Amino acid sequence: MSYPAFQNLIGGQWLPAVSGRTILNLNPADHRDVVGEFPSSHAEDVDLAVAAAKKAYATWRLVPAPRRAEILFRAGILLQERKEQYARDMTREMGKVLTETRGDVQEAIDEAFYVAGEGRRLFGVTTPSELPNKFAMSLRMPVGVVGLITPWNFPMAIPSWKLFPALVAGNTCVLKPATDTPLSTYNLVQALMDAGLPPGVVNIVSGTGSAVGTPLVQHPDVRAISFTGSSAVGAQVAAHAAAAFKAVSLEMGGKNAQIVMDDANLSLALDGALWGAFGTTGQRCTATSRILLQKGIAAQFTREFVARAGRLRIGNGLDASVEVGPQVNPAQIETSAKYVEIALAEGAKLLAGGHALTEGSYAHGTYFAPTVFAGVTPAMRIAREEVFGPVVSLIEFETFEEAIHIANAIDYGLSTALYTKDVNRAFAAIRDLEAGITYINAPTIGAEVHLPFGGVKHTGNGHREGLGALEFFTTWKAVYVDYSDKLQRAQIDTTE
Ligand code: UN1
Repeated sequence: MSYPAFQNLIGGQWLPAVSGRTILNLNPADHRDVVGEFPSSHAEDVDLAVAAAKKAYATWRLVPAPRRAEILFRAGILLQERKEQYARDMTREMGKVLTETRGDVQEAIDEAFYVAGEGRRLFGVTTPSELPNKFAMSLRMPVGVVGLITPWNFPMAIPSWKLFPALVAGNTCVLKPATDTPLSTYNLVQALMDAGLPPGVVNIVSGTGSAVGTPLVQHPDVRAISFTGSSAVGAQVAAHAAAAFKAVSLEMGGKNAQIVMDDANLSLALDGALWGAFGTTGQRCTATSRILLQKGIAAQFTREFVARAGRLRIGNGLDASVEVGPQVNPAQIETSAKYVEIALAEGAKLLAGGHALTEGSYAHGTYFAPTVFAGVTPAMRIAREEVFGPVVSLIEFETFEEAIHIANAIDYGLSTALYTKDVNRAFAAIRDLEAGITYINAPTIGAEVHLPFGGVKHTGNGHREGLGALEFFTTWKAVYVDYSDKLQRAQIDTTE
């Protein structure tokens, strides 16, 4: 069997891991299909990459921001031209269906054009000085070398959310792609290189979280870390970074609720719930994993939802008729199966799925049947813990206030959705739902790149991607220019 061998990107050179070891990237739809071989790197590879990024920073930070932005703009055009190929590569390594991987590439294209515009903004603030003949302003400065650690579920979009703002601001980057889906991240960086990105400005070190992520977070020359992944790993990243007072942006789990009121357009709410729960095989931080149903519509909604979940076509995402692809790897299947056990033990009622699919065309992949639990109460673990798979819980409620309470009664706070025709309730929900994102009459998934993306509570640590990313990837410099030609003392030389 032949497959391509990829290497680390360090200072513009493709280099194998110092250890010489590699990791195979397998197609989750059929593990006999090897997408490629990628380096299994360690701290010594991280050291080389950080040194290259540090060297490149000396010149990249001085490139005018509009020029840096032009490279992003050209990369966006190249991604448009390569969209179909990159989408196919992504389905092969990640599993989600082609319509969705096209969306993932599109999200990177959107991000490129959005952030390219920032090259001619990067606004600071000018403000009057309290002293005469003195000028005051503030500038956005790059942070330096930044470390980016990205997940497998959006293997091009999420790296683009981090790379593009970091680059336009003048930082240089060391990127650790997800172990399961490095190819899409390589494709993204290839587009940047073909667009004219100088060597060393972006470096890729492939490998596992413990072997590459940890030394990257701990490296003294890395000034900031942007991480997307689980809350458990995020806590470790934050702890490691705290010791060196590094800035850390953490984007982590969700347990997102869609609330359906009795007055909702029921077929719209059903469409949204199916897409939110089973799109990307439930493997989005924004996935709908709780559906809160008001008593009046609960029985009908449940019946129709279960019927439609059972009819979803599951299979290889490269097949245009397939609606739900495999889960990314066997460990994710185990997690889904584990939560089915937990839910059953807690007394939830299994209405659909609940098992891996292993027969016939599913035999060589990691497939899990779309799974629906009813009779779930807010206290159950299945109602509170993230599964990150095609497993959804139906929870019934009586009043709007109760729905808001249940929606908020979790440790996470990423995305929420309310289906209603009552504008007063819609605005009350916008105010009261504890989440970084609230949709009205739309599913919990589908954020656009130019709005703030992120969550509250255990979902994040206060930073935002999209609108807000520049806050993380720049540092403020306050500048005072005194043109009075004499010593003026702030706070002391007052006029009184
Ligand atoms: C994620 O699940 O980690 O809002 C990102 C969405 C996508 C991004 C999801 N645009 O669902």
